[in-house]
Amino acid sequence: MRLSNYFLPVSKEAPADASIVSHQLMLRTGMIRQNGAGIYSWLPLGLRVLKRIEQIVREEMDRSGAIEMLMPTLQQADLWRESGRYEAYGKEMLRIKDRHDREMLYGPTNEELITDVFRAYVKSYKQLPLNLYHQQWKFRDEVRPRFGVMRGREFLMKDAYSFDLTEEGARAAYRKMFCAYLNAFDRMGLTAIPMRADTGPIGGDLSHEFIILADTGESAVFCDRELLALGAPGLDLDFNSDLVPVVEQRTRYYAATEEMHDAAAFDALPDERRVSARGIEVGHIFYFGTKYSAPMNAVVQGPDGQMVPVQMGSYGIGVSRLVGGIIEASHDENGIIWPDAVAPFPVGIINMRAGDAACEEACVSLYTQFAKAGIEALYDDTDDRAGAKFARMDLIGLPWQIVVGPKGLEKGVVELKRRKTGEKIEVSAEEAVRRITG
Ligand code: 5CA
Repeated sequence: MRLSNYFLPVSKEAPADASIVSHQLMLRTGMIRQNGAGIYSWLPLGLRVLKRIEQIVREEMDRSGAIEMLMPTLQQADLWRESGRYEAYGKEMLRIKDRHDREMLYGPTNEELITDVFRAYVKSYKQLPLNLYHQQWKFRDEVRPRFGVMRGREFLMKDAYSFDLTEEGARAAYRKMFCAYLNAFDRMGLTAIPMRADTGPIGGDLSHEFIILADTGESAVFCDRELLALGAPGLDLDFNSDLVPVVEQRTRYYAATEEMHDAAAFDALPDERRVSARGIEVGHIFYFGTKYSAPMNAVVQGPDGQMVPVQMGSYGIGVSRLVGGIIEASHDENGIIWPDAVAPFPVGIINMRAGDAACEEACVSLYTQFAKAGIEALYDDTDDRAGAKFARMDLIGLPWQIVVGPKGLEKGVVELKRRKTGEKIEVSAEEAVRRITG
């Protein structure tokens, strides 16, 4: 992409009402534009990151055996009356009437809708286990939308729903999601800590939140330092194997959000192991058994011929929240530092003398070599001042920068910079391509 052809409305100053760094940086880099409280347009740079996160989530859901589909944003109120949540959900739910005066709502979550899909088609335990997911916009009329995309009213969520005949089966499905979540967050360059959690309006008796640590996190969190060092199960995990030990290894340490905090248990840990910090919830998983299937009559025939309500769990990831969460976890005073896996472009090419034939030729050659390797570079071909180009490239945080100038070209070199470390080296153009693609 040539910057002169792109739409990248960066600005020097962040609006005064953006109080946290991810919100400021997303506005300054032209990733999002606010439309109303908690409602944003995703501009081209922001959309690229959102899509990359979505793709990682998709790959890890698929690897775990979940199956992608897509449900609508607008739902019929009647389904929610069946589960009893239409009244219970309160003001967070945006209620709408269509031209026939039928009551509808913009989905804040999809347990009812998926249960309706399930009961229409699945009648026998032989069709189980099943885990269906989608990535779809949600609307929650939050009392206090704030921190940009971190607490929006309209936001993108991945939500998965598991169906099993038995409680044991449902707990196994829960463990698969638990592991898939750790792998997905790890791929995004994040350390996510699973913490026992309250189930709130979703319901059920088993629930974990996945929290990333950041000073600006909305909730206080407490955990054992040893848990932080454990890491994700890894992409070679066999999801058909017994995952009990993998989950147990990560749930036996102290880890709790404010609501679930047990000060006495935490204080019993040795000083050096006590981590008291703030965190951002990027995922939340629930096992709730028959909470929806029983009232909605989603029943399946078991091997003994008996019809029983199906055992369910639901599993959410805040896809749009993650964009802000990753910036909170990875930035410096000059701007964003994208982890390679989610960067909007892997590399930026800066032409120090736009209009100079040799510089233009060298940049285009680099650009083409990247394209051949399946990498789309962002080529700054504008005639802005050098300082402005450097500052902008640092601000948008692409993992690699290549600076092409006439002096270097005379020596046969370009400057390669790693955004994360600030390290700069002079290498041949071929070597720069090799390091980035290799
Ligand atoms: N039905 C369940 C799981 S599918 C559910 O809705 N869970 S949830 O309420 O915990 O939401 C799942 C994830 O969505 C949260 O962990 C959070 O990362 C994200 N999320 C929730 N509310 C918002 C919001 N207002 N803005 C941005 N992300 C949000």
